[in-house]
Amino acid sequence: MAKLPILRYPDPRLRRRAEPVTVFDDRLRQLIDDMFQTMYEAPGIGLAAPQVDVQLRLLVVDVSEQRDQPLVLINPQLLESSGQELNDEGCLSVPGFYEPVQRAAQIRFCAMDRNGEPFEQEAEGLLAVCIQHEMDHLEGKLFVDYLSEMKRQRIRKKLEKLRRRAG
Ligand code: QAP
Ligand code: CO
Repeated sequence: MAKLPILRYPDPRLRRRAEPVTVFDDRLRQLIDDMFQTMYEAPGIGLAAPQVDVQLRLLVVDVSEQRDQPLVLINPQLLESSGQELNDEGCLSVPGFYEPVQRAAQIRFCAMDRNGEPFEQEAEGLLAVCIQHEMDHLEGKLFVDYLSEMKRQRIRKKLEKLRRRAG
């Protein structure tokens, strides 16, 4: 297993639309394992492939307290969403910033597992929020896009400054 480098906002590579996964092989499963390790060590509750510079429709999440409920979604699709919820969100690609974002409270989605088997599932609460956030990454969309221009600018400027200092 390997910990992968995470792209940071405003890296333009985070803005590309990811491509469907078509090959389910050991290389894909290695990537999934590496993404889980990267997420757990961060620590985070969700990570999408574009964040580690892989333009595939693949994401991993684990919102459990014990960090023992890994969920991988490949080629996920939203089937239904209902309700509204305002939650503070963060992102491993936008370190140090948390802002409220409005999302559907309940979702139903389909996806494939690491062997290419399709499944359907419902989610609510933090899991629903996290899956919507990670699915946005597959479209090149970030949670900062839901904020005001002013807040987004402020976050971008601060991260650019930190980047310059880090060299
Ligand atoms: C997405 O984000 C999410 O700023 C997953 O310094 C987050 O795991 C969806 C993290 C919250 C819904 C609610 C963020 C780690 C982790 C940071 C994450 C940081 C260190 C973010
Ligand atoms: Co994110």
